[in-house]
Amino acid sequence: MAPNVYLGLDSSTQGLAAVLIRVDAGRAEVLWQHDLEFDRACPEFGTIHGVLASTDRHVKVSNPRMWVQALDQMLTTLGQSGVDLSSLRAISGSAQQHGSVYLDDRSELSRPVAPIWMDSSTSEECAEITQALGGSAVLAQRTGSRAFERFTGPQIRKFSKLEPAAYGNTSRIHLVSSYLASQLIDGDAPLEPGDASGMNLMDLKTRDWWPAAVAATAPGLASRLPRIVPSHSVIGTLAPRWQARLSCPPARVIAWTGDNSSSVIGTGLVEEGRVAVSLGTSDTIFSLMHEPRVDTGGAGYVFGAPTGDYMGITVFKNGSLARERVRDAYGLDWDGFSVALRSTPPGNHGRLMFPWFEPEITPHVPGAGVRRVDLDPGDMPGNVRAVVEGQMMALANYSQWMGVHAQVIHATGGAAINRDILQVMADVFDAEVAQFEVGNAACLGAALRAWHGDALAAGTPVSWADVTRDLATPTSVGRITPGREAARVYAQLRRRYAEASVQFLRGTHDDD
Ligand code: ADP
Ligand code: XUL
Repeated sequence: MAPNVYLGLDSSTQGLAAVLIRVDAGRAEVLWQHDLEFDRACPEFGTIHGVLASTDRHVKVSNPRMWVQALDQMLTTLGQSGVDLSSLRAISGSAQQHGSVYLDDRSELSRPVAPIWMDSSTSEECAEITQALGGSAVLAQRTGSRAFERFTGPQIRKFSKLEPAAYGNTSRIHLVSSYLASQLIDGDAPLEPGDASGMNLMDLKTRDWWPAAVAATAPGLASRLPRIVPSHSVIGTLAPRWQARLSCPPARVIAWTGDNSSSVIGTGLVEEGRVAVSLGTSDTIFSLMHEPRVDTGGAGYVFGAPTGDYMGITVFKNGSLARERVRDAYGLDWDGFSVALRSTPPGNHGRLMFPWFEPEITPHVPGAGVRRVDLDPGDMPGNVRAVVEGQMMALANYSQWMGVHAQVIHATGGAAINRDILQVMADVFDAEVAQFEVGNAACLGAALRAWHGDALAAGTPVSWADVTRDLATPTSVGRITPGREAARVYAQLRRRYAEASVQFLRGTHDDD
């Protein structure tokens, strides 16, 4: 059989990434990769880290036109790369979750901006939806998650209340993923359960809209929502204008999903018992579940997974950008950051940081503000270690509900190339940490899903184990192992961190 080529795209908070893979006799290899950053590639939109400036720090929006322009640039770059695309069989993609794009009946934007996952301005709408549906526990059981400010349902409700005329003029509401997939097919792309489960609108079991939630969210919403199809679905073929741009055949387009569910494939979590941590703009920890187990504590939630299973996930907003805030406060680069980390001992002599530079998702911290314990803001190395330790301890503490004690953590996301950060992860979790050859798991997952969906549609299905074997298996060389003494230190410190966190949230712990 001739080799096949598959393209994966990932539209994240800060940029657009692409990875092209070639599959020959069941073996996969990377042919081409490219990244572009929105701020630099599309400066006319004036974003900072992919987000538009706002006077209200709870409001975080971006410009859908910028995402489309970046897609256009990426496909131009690919078309001019000299790579032979004559055997491009399929394309899929992933995108930052929860963000919503509002279109009128001519598919023009009926709202110039799209609220994104960093937005935390819908507390009122979350309360209203929760009350209408019988409480948080009911919502979590039914949709996989209690109401969260950034989830699409509360965001739609806020828009319908504050801008009823523009909402009235809206005939389709897309997620970022389905909006960009629509561009590829020049049509109206459906959703799939992985991304649709981040809306507080989908019934996790039926994988279709939950009519009560749809009714409780906004008037006339049902007709504005796309269909939900299985993740592996072929949703159309690449539009002729893109075929001309890429000099390629009418490739299949497989449904796009959310970046976290795509990362399930890109980190090879195709069996239960494996755990991945993504250190991207958000820090996330997730694992595959055959049956949905909802976190009654509310820190974590359940999304659909592309395999047809479920994924448990806990999300932190103060991820890479918090690490950058600390790095920049002391004029460091990443090497200097690493030197500072290595110069301080595990446990940091008890100095703690709660890095809530922005309102935090986990735990729920509505008002931003960094909290420190026994830590002088002028202490550069102490703060560097404290931000990383604080993040890793929070990842470990707030993922206990998943009940998975993995021996190897699959690490991905931009910061996963930093082995000094991963050493803290290994010590805190008391587990080995493994990296991947392809650092962007969401993007790789998209290319692998394109392969899987294409093979299925062609009547020659491949198993997820085969799809993930070559590129989404963590490297065995250079694994980071936990230090015995360090792990002992963190086992205690994690309890202290949890207690101090509760005190800060109750307002019973004073800032230093
Ligand atoms: P996204 O979630 O938006 O896809 P990425 O996974 O691409 O983001 O991660 C981007 C982040 O990676 C940057 O904001 C940066 O802070 C971080 N990063 C890049 N290189 C390093 C490094 N050497 N050490 C730590 N963090 C890094
Ligand atoms: C997931 C979430 C983030 C975004 C980042 O619930 O809010 O991880 O998907 O792109």
